Amino acid sequence: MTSKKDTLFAHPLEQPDDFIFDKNVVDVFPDMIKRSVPGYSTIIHMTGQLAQRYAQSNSHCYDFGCSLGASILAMRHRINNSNVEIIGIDNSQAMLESCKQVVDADSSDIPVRLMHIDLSDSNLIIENASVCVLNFTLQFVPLQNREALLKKIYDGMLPGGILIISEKIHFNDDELSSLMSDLHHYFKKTNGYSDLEISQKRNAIENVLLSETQEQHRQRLAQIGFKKVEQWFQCFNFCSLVAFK
Ligand code: GEK
Repeated sequence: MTSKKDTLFAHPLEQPDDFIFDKNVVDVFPDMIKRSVPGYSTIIHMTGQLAQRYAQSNSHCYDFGCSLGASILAMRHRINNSNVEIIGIDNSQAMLESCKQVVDADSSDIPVRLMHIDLSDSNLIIENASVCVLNFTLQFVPLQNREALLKKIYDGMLPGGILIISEKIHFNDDELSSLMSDLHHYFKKTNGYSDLEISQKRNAIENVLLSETQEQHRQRLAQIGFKKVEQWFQCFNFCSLVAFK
């Protein structure tokens, strides 16, 4: 999907508000995520590949925090099984409205259902899932709700199913932590963001995107019952894990 160039933080803001996924963000989202997340395109592409391998006939494939449907389409174009339904979930109405346009314009015939619900909502039902995707979304769920959400996902998964979790991570080692943060900022600079944009975005997102270490992710997934967790991708402070039920 093409999008407008992200200039949301290009001019000095007197009082930067906390980052929210509103219409302004939706309009620049594909450009923003590609220029901000190293490895984003690879992760989306490989999400399709993993879905092709692990989707089961007569099951659901979930994309939690689906935004504009990048992972939905990646899965939709690769899955060959019969009677699969892809379910995209997001709590931003603005995202879902644009996501619906993206999905409607796509010609693949695997059915897609979009749901407007918060991942922390007790009414969220997850069932009959062979592939679950949390690409850069768990990091926005309040810390205290993450374990319950992952447990609900685990309980809704079929044996042999997978959960893909891609996240920004932090490091307990101070030297490594500042190296990875520097490398990420350099990545953004080389993608055309100014120092002002980088620092204003960081201020806007620091109370909203709460990263954890890879070890914290792994321990929680193991404790919930996933039989194996493998890191299949990492670039600087961004990684993707696949957890097997
Ligand atoms: C992609 N996966 O293109 N409940 C539901 N949705 C939420 C919640 C929540 N509690 N919190 C945040 N979101 C996508 C990218 S973006 C990542 C995911 C980023 C939604 C939010 O509205 C947004 O659409 C998405 O999660 C995070 O692969 O912008 O860095």
